[in-house]
Amino acid sequence: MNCHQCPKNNCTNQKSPGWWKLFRKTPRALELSSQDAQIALVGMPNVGKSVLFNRLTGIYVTVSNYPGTTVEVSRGLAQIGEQNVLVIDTPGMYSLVPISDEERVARDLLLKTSLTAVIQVVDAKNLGRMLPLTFQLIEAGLPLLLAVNMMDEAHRLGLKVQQKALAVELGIPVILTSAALNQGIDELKSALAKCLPSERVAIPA
Ligand SMILES: Nc1nc2c(ncn2[C@@H]2O[C@H](COP(=O)(O)OP(=O)(O)OP(=O)(O)O)[C@@H](O)[C@H]2O)c(=O)[nH]1
Ligand SMILES: [Mg+2]
Repeated sequence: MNCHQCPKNNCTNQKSPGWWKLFRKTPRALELSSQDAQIALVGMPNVGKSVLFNRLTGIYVTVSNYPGTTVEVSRGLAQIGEQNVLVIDTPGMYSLVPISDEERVARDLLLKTSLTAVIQVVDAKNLGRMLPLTFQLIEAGLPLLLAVNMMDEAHRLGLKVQQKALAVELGIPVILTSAALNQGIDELKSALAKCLPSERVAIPA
């Protein structure tokens, strides 16, 4: 007797665990309703944007070339509070004034997309080198949150980040993360939830 659980129906293993069932479900399409918020992850190369992107989005991800370029951009859905949010993982950039194709794509994505929030990911070990881009993003009027990532490595080097003081000085939310260790992700989601339209508290005039 053949196993009826496999795709070609020719498996003779009667004890087949039915693994094919795992793949039968069509993955949910990456659908975004017009009311859904979009957010972007930006920052210098190698700071952990893509690791953070994976932590936020899970498996519903598409990768495509940015129109007219060979630069790949990943998009995925995240559940933030009660809402679906489209998350865009941008290529590494040093400045809003682009030199490379990657930087041009990142800049265009930031300035030509309607974004509810922008998360700048920085390396906690090199804050001083990363903050000039933070100032540019703030000056560009982007709704910025700062994810100070690689806190595990910073701790190992005996470095401390004064989260509250940094948030006050910059005037934006600052969240400490170690994306590779899945730390600080819930705090980041909570901070994001406060930026989403329905989570905003209406202040009476
Ligand atoms: N120790 C540590 N390593 C991390 C952390 N986050 C990311 N990394 C590592 O840093 C490296 C770069 O991570 P990526 O997510 O690819 O960085 P990126 O910002 O997307 O880089 P580009 O796409 O080149 O701009 C990888 O080896 C990650 O595993 C973290 O919180 N702690
Ligand atoms: Mg990346």
